[in-house]
Amino acid sequence: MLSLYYSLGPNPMKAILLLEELGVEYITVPVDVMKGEQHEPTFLALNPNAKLPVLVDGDMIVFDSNAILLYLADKFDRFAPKNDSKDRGVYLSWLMFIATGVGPFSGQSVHFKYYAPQGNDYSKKRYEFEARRHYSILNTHLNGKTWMLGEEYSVLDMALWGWARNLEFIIGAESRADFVEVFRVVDAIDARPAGQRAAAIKDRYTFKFEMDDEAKRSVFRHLEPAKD
Ligand SMILES: N[C@@H](CCC(=O)N[C@@H](CS)C(=O)NCC(=O)O)C(=O)O
Repeated sequence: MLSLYYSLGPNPMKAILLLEELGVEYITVPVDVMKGEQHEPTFLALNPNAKLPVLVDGDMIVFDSNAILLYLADKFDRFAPKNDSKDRGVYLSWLMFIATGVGPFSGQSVHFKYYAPQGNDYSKKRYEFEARRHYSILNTHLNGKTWMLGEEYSVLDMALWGWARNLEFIIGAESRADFVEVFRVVDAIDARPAGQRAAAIKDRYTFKFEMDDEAKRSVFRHLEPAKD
């Protein structure tokens, strides 16, 4: 049986969407990052990076959302071009673009926009600029295509969905007009039965949302000297 350790952040949501699209049975294990549960030794044994998601498949442990997408797509031989297909290079390139660009720049943009103390205009501008630049590249790529790979719905669209469904929060309300193609994909996935089941996972467990001192100590570890 597959087990997914999750929170409701963009990265776990990608994995939940793929599991729902695959229609396989899996157990969900909530890890409340606002309460610091990601730093528990039992969780660190699964992911020393103290972040969600983590997939456990028997004695196989896979952490990092894009590794999980690759692993599951390969295991079930679905939602990814085969190794010898010409689309494999396109698939790997865009998956890494989302993993190493879209995710980190979106995350930092959110941090400087909402959580960092005032007076970080340089950082705020840089990360928002880079986040926008990445979504613009995706928007241009999607123009004239149904999905990231053209006609084939794949793990790439799921990886994009995880972040882009939060674009109005990440960048602002204007993002819907600025990134029409990206939102077209988000809306199409939201309308799929698996997209709806994935979104409904928020009702399965009540996570803490308050950004109080405990939460800040748990997710912004630079604010006080690390104890580990
Ligand atoms: N590169 C990792 C990043 C994972 C990540 O940042 N996960 C967030 C949720 S979206 C998290 O667990 N944050 C808790 C923390 O930073 O303490 C991935 O793609 O899985």
